[in-house]
Amino acid sequence: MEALETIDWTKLRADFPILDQQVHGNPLIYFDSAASSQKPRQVIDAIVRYYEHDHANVHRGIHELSNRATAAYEGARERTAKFINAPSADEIIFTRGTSESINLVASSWGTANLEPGDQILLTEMEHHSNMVPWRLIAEKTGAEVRYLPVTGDEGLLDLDRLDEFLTPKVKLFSMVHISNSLGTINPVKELCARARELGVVTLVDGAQSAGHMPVDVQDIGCDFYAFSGHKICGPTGIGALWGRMELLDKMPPYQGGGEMINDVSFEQISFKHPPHKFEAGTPNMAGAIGLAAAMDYLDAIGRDAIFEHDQELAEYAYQQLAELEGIRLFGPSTNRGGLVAFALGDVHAHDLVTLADQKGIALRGGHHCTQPLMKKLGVTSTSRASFYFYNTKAEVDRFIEVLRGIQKFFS
Ligand code: 7TS
Repeated sequence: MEALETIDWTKLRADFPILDQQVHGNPLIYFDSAASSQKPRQVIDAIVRYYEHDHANVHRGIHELSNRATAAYEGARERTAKFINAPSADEIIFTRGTSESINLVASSWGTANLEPGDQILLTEMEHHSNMVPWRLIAEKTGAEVRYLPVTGDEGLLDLDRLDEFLTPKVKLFSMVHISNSLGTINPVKELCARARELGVVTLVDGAQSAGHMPVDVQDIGCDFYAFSGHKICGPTGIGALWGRMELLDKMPPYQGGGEMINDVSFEQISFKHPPHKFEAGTPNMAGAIGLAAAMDYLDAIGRDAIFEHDQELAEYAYQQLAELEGIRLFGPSTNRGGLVAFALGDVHAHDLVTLADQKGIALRGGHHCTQPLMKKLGVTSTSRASFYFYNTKAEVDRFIEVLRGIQKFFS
């Protein structure tokens, strides 16, 4: 709590040029950071600086600019390893984001390790990005996908049934760290420990956790951790996959091209070691450099403080929402990530979001890429407000006031 009081959140907010604008004649209230966060000046400047001074292709040139670009790109890899406490930067693979990171594991590890009779365990609250890649590889390999159930509106994993699902038939257990449609923070450390006892490989989808709380992959005890740069104040088109070297070493390449080979003849190919084996073609240097700047920015604030700030805001919003007549709230009432999801009486989420937008409030309405979960909860869509450290209690108050107006409009 001490950290929360000593940090000047208003000053931090001023680092985000985009937030200082009117939308439909009202001050912008950006409550859609779970979809994509905004970017501070420091990250934008790092990308501009790179393009204005240091850009050239990496790993190939012997000239000054290529050396600078390579140093910056590989420096970003070191920075990323530090950000999640990975034992080695060689275990960090740059990807386009969480989706590509998971596709890489499903395609590469999955092809090499799954066969008919094997099971892939997911949870019912997975984002399509942590569901569809597994379904595709299951179809190819003959493996079966199973889902650890969610309890209901409070959105917790039904851990009483874990033994029923986590059996020796399971080869891989992939789980979301913080749910994007419920706000649930899953006990990933315990789940990975239980999986490890059975020799089950684990993947944690960190799309909603990486920039929102301190993350230590060694402490979590997973085998793979995936996240996106654009959700943590970094640029779009960049993200990372961390994997244990003993697994990465044995995995076949994901894509083929330049940068990832050692030697190619007309008959044979030998591949580089990880991470380069998994990075075919010219990588996203500007993205990686922007990502490293975002990590520096977040860690200068402290992810423990960010977590507390967002959690406090989410709990405040949750309590205010609970007072609205006819509201149905999804996800746990306490110990939640920085978002709230709800259905307001008969008002369709798209209508609610459209009307809120007229007041300058950016929300998200829909299935949030968790259609199976929505079906289980018996809804087609929900409305969601998601927060980051640049949001304020005053914005939440305004949001509640606008919701009351929308409710009145429809009654
Ligand atoms: N996993 C989770 C838990 C997510 O929330 C998302 C994106 C992804 C994976 C995919 O990330 P990407 O960067 O590869 O697209 N979530 C959302 C959302 O909640 N609204 O828009 C995107």
